[in-house]
Amino acid sequence: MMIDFSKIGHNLEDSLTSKMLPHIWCSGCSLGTNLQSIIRGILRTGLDLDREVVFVSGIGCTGRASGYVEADGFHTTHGRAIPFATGVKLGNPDLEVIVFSGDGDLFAIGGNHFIHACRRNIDMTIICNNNSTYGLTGGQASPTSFEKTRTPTTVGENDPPFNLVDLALGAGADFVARYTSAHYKILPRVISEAIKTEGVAFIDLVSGCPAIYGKRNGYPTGEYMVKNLLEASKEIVPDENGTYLLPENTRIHFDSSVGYIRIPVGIFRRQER
Ligand SMILES: Cc1ncc(C[n+]2csc(CCOP(=O)(O)OP(=O)(O)O)c2C)c(N)n1
Ligand code: SF4
Ligand SMILES: [Mg+2]
Repeated sequence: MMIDFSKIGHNLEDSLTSKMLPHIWCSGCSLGTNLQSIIRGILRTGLDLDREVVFVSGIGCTGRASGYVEADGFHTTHGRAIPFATGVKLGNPDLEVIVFSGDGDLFAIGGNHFIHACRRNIDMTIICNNNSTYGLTGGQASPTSFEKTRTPTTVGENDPPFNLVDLALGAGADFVARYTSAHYKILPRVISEAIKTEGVAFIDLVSGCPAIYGKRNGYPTGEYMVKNLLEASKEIVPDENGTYLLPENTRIHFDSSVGYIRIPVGIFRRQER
């Protein structure tokens, strides 16, 4: 039986650009859930998506998101989401700028822009869809791929991955959090808080690419991935002497035969400069 997609509704229909749908993402991918969490987070702030928000992404599976949201947006060149977002903010400081892009886009070719945005404390929310791979181009190793994982570009072991929470803390972001795509109930609240932060707010959104990275590295299906992300997540409880912020306490542990072992999650910093 043929399905008439034009007759199927969605509860966030008004926030999505229907002419771009159906989307390109694989069945079981984290991206659909993550985009829902982000839209719910924006709506929670009371902002008018159509008039007050600009959605910016680079190139990659994640990059497609800017075309799917019913807001003004830029699907920019690879690694350049943050410079475009900076231009938008400088041009019209009243706009709320949200960058949603991949780990490859934001932390390989675009890594330089991330640290300088944090240093300059530009008012924007940066959400990294961190699936530890270059999903769109076939699963090559990214700056957050784990040492002992299999990818088409890995000979022996990968170099150690960036701990994005540690990187954002060190670069000076005002708001730093990490959750996973399985935290879709908590995320709208966290995202709305990030948006309300005056400087750089960063969220490491740990996500899965079951179709390409997961099938080679211990989480072959979306269903297994969601269970794995939830079971591996450990909420970090702040302590007075700050040891919870040490890199060894915020590092993600992964094993390519079973997937995620330990994902420290929570809000690691809230400050205004
Ligand atoms: C200058 C430039 N170099 C390389 C590419 C090829 N390319 C497109 S997407 C991508 C990686 C995307 O990875 P990520 O940002 O993690 O997004 P994902 O697909 O995993 O969501 C690369 C290397 C490109 N488009 N432009
Ligand atoms: S290749 Fe991976 S990241 Fe891209 S849509 Fe498919 S599952 Fe998602
Ligand atoms: Mg990626």
